[in-house]
Amino acid sequence: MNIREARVIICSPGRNFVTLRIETESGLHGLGDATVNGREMAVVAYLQDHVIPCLLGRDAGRIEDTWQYLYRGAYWRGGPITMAAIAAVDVALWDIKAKAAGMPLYQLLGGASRERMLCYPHARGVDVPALLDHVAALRGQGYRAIRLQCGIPGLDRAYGTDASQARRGLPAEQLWDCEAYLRFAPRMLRTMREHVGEEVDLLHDVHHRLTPIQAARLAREVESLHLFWLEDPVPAENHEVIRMIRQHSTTPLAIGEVFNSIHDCRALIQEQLIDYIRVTPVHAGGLTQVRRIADLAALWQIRTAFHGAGDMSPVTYGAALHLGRALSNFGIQEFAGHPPEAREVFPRAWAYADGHLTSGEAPGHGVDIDEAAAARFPYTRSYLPVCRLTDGTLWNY
Ligand code: GCO
Ligand code: MG
Repeated sequence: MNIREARVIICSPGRNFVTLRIETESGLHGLGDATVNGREMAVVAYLQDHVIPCLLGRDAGRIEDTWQYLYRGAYWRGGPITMAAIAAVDVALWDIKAKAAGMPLYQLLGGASRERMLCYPHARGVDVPALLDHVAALRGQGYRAIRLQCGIPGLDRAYGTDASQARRGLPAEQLWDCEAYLRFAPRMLRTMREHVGEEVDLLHDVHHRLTPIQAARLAREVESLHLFWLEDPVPAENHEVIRMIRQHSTTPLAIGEVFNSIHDCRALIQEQLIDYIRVTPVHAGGLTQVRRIADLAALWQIRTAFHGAGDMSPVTYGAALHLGRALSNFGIQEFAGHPPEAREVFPRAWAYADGHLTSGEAPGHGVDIDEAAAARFPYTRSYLPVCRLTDGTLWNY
């Protein structure tokens, strides 16, 4: 089952996606997602110039060996671009292996631990009444876990209140004020809890915006609201910081969407500093590494919460849902959804129903690409916004 062809397909059905398509001599093909939002073409070049020449003629069945070959063989290990490129190869090879076996991928990953995966969408509002309306609409669609992001009085366009963060042209600039946020967020979350009651799981993403002591204060102030989690309260490169937040609060913490290595996760898991690990197959080196991270996390009863913002392509959702179906410590799957054009470009077996996602039973991960449709949506350079404090200091987006 040698690899005959590998090519990168770049398209923008509503937003940019980079997809690797690998085909074997026997005519089977598999897909992997390589999208790094705002830096897409760096992964394209990495794949086309450096990875694809090494893939041609290789045995598509040797997934572990290929992973090690690309990881160790590069010498310069890790980082989001390298790991997204490795992820695309890895997920495409798992797709091919499962198709060759005639099985849905979750069967190869150990078989089903559950039939459907709890998921959460994003509720957004420019203010509390608008957010309440959105929450009511999402509850009407059956969701039982909901992420809440709300406009902050005095600040224009807070994180999470726009459906699409990416912008054509140069990066947009957003203002941020930690104190304004800290005055508002606990009140906003309390209002939402009072409206929805205790049965709905409520999540909130701080998006790396606070200092450690501010994060500890917020986590403590919202403790009695029993959030499902507080996400990324601070940038998590420095694990000491999370230790400090943890000492002050029992509010569950979810961290890891920007991590790309098991070593980024290790101390947070082994010291029980988090409750949910947010790595995804696309940004953390594919199923081969994310499965290892999830298995490590299981030893500390930490559960998975694979990143599922709109910039994770339907291919990554396919991979994540098959893995989530098999893992004993699956926790929840983020489900931001995709624009209709993306659904046209990526036919998929996975589906939403009643607050949950299902993987489908198609062989492989169940997501394909319609290349004719993809060609109608050409890549356009776009960026995530950057964030500045009110005095102009550049902050964490
Ligand atoms: C989330 C994330 C996203 C990221 C985005 C960056 O929790 O869904 O924080 O909204 O900002 O994926 O590309
Ligand atoms: Mg997040």
